[in-house]
Amino acid sequence: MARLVIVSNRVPLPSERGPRAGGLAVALADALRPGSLWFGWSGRRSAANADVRLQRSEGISFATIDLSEAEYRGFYVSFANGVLWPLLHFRLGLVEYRREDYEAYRAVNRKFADAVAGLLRPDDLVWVHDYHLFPLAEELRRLGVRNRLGFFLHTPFVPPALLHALPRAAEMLRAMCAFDVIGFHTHSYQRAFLDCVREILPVTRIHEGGFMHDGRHVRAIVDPIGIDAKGFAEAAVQAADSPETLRLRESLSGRALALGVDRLDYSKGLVNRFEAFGRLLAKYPKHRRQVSFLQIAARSREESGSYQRLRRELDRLVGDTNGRYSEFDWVPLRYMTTTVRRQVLAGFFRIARLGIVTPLRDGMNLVAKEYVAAQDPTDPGVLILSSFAGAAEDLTDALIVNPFDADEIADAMHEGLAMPLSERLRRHAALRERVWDTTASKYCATFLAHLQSDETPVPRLRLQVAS
Ligand code: ADQ
Repeated sequence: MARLVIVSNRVPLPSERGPRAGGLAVALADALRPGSLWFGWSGRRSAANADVRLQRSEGISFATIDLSEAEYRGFYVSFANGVLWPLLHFRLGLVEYRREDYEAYRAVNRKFADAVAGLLRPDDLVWVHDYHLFPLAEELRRLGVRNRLGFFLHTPFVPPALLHALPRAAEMLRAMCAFDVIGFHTHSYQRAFLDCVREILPVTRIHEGGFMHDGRHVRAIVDPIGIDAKGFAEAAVQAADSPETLRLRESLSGRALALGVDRLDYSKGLVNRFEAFGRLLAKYPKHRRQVSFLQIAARSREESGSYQRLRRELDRLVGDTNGRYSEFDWVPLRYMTTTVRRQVLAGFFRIARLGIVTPLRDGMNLVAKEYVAAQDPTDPGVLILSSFAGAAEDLTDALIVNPFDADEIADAMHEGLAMPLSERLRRHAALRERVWDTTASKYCATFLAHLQSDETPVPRLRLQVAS
């Protein structure tokens, strides 16, 4: 069997597993067999050399390189997170493009390629993750690598009108075409990508699942990421009696819990969510003293100005809401910016009457799936879900809201708090089926099946002539 090589910006080193140990490592657990290799940045900044360091754990090898301070700033902070992240989340106003950052991004991709090429065996399958590494396949091909190369994008993809705003968009898109398989969470991202290819690149033949570019077939697939639903549900049952969950339950004094769990990121819609909670208390005074909202928002990307501004705005809103509605024995909005361990989170999800997931844009959003998996199936809570999260393509039995409309979110909170058990049961049963059907292991199996099969599908052709 071919060896699997994963490449991502950061590697979850076994020596560094912290409270958020999870993320990609959990999602890929099924694909990572003994013998696999995971390559990426060590997380360290050093006076750059390109030495590859190796660690082994449970039969899996972890290979890392350091970045210099300048590479970290140009590639990671400025271009990946200051240009691509806002662009891919439809936030053109936050894009801060500088040509030298793009050059740094390309240079770090070349550096990754040099290191990866030195580790590859001829029949390795290579699976690259996320927007930090769009041009990696092109760099690998340039070095003569002929392996099957796959890419999965964890964010949304934007339609042509937005991609055009990216200087040298055609160059970037062309570089992506050096992959054999490109995966997206949803049909709408896949469609947007194919629309960009059609409009921006001289592609001659394009069909539903891919296209021919430069004499090669590139497959664009839809492969929604999921969670280990059974494992998370079991963790939630266990965590329901953990000391942390008991403390939380006690602090509620019988009130309903509304819960939000996110990285502290402008794409997650936290400002509108806090605004909505204030509106709930204003419009429906009967909920005052009856519900407490806990927002856990783990700090991230703190070196960036947009994230610092967001934090200040949230601090202000929390103070405003609590100042207005608190009573001497009830604080409506609890807000913490630290990380919480997965096992503890699972218990919090289980006792939350409302799970509030209202990003302005989100590739998928795994919190929505974790919330569903954690519920007690005999007395489930209600998921409020943004129509702009990838998860909404599938979880249609949630209360779907437009996250830009704070009143709509407030009304959904009200509806969720008032929802009779029979409706909660019906909605939860449908959601549960979807979450159990699109698991992390299915995600891995689907992607690897596409990556392994090199047959060119017979295109049901709509002929496009190059312009
Ligand atoms: P993220 O933007 O990080 O991921 P998300 O999918 O919601 O978003 O979360 C990933 C994991 O982090 C979840 O397991 C969640 O429980 C955990 N997490 C989030 N906030 C936390 C907190 N405050 N404390 C502890 N744990 C926390 C990106 C994309 C998403 C996509 C994923 C996977 O932006 O759209 O779903 O990748 O593809």
